[in-house]
Amino acid sequence: MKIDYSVKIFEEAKKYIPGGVNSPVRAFKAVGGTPLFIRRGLGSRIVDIDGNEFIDFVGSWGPHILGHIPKIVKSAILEQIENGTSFGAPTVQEVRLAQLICEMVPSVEMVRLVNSGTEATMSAVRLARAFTRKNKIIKFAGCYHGHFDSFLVSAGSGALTFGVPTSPGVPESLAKDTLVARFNDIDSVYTLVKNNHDIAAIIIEPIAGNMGVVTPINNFLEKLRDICTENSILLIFDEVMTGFRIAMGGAQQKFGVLPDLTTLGKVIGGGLPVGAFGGKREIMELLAPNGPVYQAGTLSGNPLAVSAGQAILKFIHDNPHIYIALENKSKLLEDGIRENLRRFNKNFTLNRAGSMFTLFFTEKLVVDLDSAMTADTQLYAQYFHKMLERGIYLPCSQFEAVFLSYSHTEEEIKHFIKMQYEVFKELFE
Ligand code: KE4
Repeated sequence: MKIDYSVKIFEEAKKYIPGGVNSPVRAFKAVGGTPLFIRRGLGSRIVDIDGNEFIDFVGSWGPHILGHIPKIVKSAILEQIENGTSFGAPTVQEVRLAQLICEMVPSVEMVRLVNSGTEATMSAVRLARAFTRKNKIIKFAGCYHGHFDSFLVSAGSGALTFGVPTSPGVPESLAKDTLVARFNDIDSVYTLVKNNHDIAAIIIEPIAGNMGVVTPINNFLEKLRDICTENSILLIFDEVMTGFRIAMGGAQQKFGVLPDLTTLGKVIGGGLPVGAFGGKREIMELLAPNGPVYQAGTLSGNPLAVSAGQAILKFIHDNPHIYIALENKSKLLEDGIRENLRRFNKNFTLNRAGSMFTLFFTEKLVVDLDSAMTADTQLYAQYFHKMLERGIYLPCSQFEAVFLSYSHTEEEIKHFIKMQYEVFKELFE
């Protein structure tokens, strides 16, 4: 595969941008080699600047649930751009997006729009601290909630990939207020709650995607809900990845567990920068300008990004059948992968939640960060590149999720399975 232009541009990029990328996970450091610079995406496909075409199983890390630039998003953006991009003043479009989110996400009565998942989660924690008048938060090892200081303690995603789950630059004075529990281990939560009376919130990815996909087991979320209710702790579901992805109402709808606050991103921007945090009215009304908790953003709710998000959510709202189609596509892919593993007598762990999944190169069950870390990341890197050479674009880290979209066809899924069989033959025979 010729990637001369990506190689050339990457060298230039590294002169102007740290690591040559604007988000670390893109740098291919976990799998080696040169990150491909992408020229365009359409539907389930992306094309790099050397002209190589791939079936895309990353989808910009989750936003593209309908595929790249669906017609409804393109026309919404083109229509809005005729009227301008951002005014620093309220617009009807942002009211309509907020209304859709409140209608579609079970626990959300009010919502504030921001520009990224990180802004959403950091704002939700500030609000929780103000509402409860307490300072500590509990997060889970391996979960990633964006790069807000308080979260860069035992974080997942790129922080995990690069082995800096606790980042330098986070003052101890702040890090001490972040307590870390183990995903799926309710006793680790009980212990922290018993020994700390200053806990404002527990924040969790209800289905983890940032240590690879890890689903809650043994009524873990229900038990978290009870602990929070009994101890006046706010439960924050970080649904930046799972929101509108694994169900129309996200993980909270799938599991029937209502958090006090929910954070959103990715899908709700339709590929443009939109984040959101929302929840109970009595909590949200604490936010400026009504309440004393300050939070702001120049481009928050800007009509261009919001138009894209509104188009996606309106389509999903009017076409709930897409989740059935997504489940069928995802099941077809899962069955094909399991058949490939069986044919090579490999009992690797495949965790799937709806249209997001991770194939862990370990035979251990993966239920938390420690078990995820038993995966063979070198083997994953070989697998990644061999699939890439065959036109399959996978996450460039073992500790990320594959995302299927509504635009992936049955033929493309069968092609993935065929290519994976060839790669397993090379790796394991
Ligand atoms: P952003 O600030 O990157 O928009 O969102 C942060 C965030 C918050 N919460 C969850 C559950 C998330 O998955 C994310 C971001 N996800 C990663 C992918 N695993 C973003 C990819 C990247 O960092 O480039």
